[in-house]
Amino acid sequence: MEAPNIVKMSAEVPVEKYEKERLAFFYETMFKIRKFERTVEEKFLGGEIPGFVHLYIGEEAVATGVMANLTAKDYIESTHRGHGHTIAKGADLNRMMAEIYGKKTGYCQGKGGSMHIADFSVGMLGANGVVGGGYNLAAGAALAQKLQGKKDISVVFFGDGASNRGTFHEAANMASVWKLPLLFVCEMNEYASTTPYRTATAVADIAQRAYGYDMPGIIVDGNDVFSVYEGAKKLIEHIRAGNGPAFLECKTYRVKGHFVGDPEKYRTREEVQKNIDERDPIMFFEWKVTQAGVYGQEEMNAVQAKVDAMIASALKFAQESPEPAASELFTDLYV
Ligand SMILES: Cc1ncc(C[n+]2csc(CCOP(=O)(O)OP(=O)(O)O)c2C)c(N)n1
Ligand SMILES: [Mg+2]
Repeated sequence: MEAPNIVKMSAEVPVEKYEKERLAFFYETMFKIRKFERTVEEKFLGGEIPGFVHLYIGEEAVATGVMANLTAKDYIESTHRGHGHTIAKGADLNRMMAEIYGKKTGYCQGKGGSMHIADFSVGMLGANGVVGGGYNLAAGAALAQKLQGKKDISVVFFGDGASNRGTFHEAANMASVWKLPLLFVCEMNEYASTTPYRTATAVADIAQRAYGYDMPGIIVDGNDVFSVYEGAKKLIEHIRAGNGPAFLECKTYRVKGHFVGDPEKYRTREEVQKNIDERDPIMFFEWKVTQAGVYGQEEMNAVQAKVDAMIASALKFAQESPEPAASELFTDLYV
């Protein structure tokens, strides 16, 4: 059954019509996330990084396309797979890398790690190790924005697995009743850790659930940054006009294990490789702009060189930073 206010959509604006700065933001942000995460993966496997990391590689177009519609005053709530959202929202790469390294110069003085990074100065309210823990925090932030009479909005990112939590339904209902300025962004990447999506989710398109809460929904190819950008744009216009929440479902794919070190026994290498070869969001962007002749190889090389230098310097900063002192173990902690 298809809900009438939920539509599938692809980018409608020809690539030639995009401003240069917009294309540069798309490429630089996606490349920054990819390079940052490749570095984290390599250093984690090399034993330099403690704790646990979940990678966003292959899903970069979602964070990038949504964030291109936001300002630093708009809020986001992220997930356990939060590096991409945090980078796209404009957080500091040095402090992020240092936090992942458990160093004193990190966002939580090295005591939070990958899943607790937040930067209120850019509207990034936090990653969240509790699956489905972000909805109500984002609804609260959106309520505050509404009560303060602001035009700013809140965005909550969540996975297909998280969409099955009761917290989604509670937040979606109240957000709709109170017409909160809240965008739900579902990252449908086919798996919730080891669970394939259709074995635990009743609907073919998660966006269908928006119908039950009287909000509009758009479904896009989450690996096409142009479609994500335009889908989010339409819904954000609706939200900023005071019409209440909306739902964006981005169909993507998690090409890396659930966490670094996951043996991935629940899927075949062929399936993963097919998605890497045929659906990579960065390769897709490069193909699209090259075809349209609007963003040249030289420009892409310059972005890559710039990003390489940024990541190298973030890595050096993290590696050379001190660890927090044992005497600070309980400072800033609620115990
Ligand atoms: C409340 C809660 N239940 C279970 C977990 C364990 N857990 C961590 S990630 C995850 C799967 C999440 O899947 P999805 O929402 O699809 O996000 P993805 O990992 O695919 O990005 C689970 C079950 C948790 N962190 N929190
Ligand atoms: Mg998932």
